[in-house]
Amino acid sequence: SASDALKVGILGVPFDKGQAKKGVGHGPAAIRKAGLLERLSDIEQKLDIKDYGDVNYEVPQQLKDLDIPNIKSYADIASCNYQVSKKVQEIIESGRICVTLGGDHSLGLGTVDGHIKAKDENLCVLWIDAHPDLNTNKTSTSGNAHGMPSALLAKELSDYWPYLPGMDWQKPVISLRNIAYIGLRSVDSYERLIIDKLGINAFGMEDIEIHGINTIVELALNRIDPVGERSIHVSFDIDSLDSLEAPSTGTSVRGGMTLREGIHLMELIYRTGRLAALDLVEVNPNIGTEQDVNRTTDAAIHIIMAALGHSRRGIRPRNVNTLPLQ
Ligand code: HAR
Ligand code: MN
Ligand code: MN
Ligand code: MN
Repeated sequence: SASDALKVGILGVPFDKGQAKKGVGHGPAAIRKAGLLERLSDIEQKLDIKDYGDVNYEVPQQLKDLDIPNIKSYADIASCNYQVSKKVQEIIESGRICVTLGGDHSLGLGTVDGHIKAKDENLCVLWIDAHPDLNTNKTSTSGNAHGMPSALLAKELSDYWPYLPGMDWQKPVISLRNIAYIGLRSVDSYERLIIDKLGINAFGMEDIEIHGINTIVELALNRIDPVGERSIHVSFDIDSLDSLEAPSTGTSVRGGMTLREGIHLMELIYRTGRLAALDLVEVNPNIGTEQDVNRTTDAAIHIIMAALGHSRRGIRPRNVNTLPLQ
């Protein structure tokens, strides 16, 4: 019946200014064109889906011409994320799981912020990525904001940023204790320093190799949500997957997760019954051949289907809250 249906909101963020490559702004259109909504309507878990379309934004007059050292397109980053945050907050407050299609990963600032505001900080974040995105404008060697969102969100790093005009909405911030990284294999030297100094929950490919993805997800959830009561935010960078699984992305790194590992991870998250927001970012349909693009958008759709209750066994799930994790 309709009351069993899981409520979902889909939000596109065609934003590409957090990095230098053209095309990632077409990610939402490419994922939709690959049949996201049709394939979601087919899964065992019944869904009540509302498509919120794409976010648009304008840079307010007082932010135009504003430059912050070593953050490229700062005014666009601040302005777009403000709209993203407001939309995500609205979608979560309406009782829907917010699925945000990117766009580059700088939008993670807005999605996590919107989630924080909707849930009064009672949330935890799984950042699934080859990169921890923990640079500040002082440590980044690229000036690309998609390498900075977790550092912008982190309470523990707030003293390391200059005053950021146009970002006053971005408050409160989250403690790094409530964030876990999975899939890391490209970590800059200052990011490494922060991870070690602050004892951040960072699981790299080597940890997945040694313990297996099932154990790593359980470990991560135990660290960031020991009681199992928090609202869960998954920020899934498609480059967490291996280059062979997801070739059409801007900063691909070999030796990554298989799609099977990504799907299993999302199945475990679905079974907690506490997923409130999923970002699927960095799909760039301008990179690679048509086959590469199809493979990448297909991987993205598989990840989203698993997050929303698709069962590979074809079993209609029971009440998700009563399902054991193993
Ligand atoms: N760490 C590098 C930088 O700061 C690369 C950023 C990575 N790109 C992403 N984010 N796709 O995960 O520029
Ligand atoms: Mn274009
Ligand atoms: Mn990222
Ligand atoms: Mn990445």
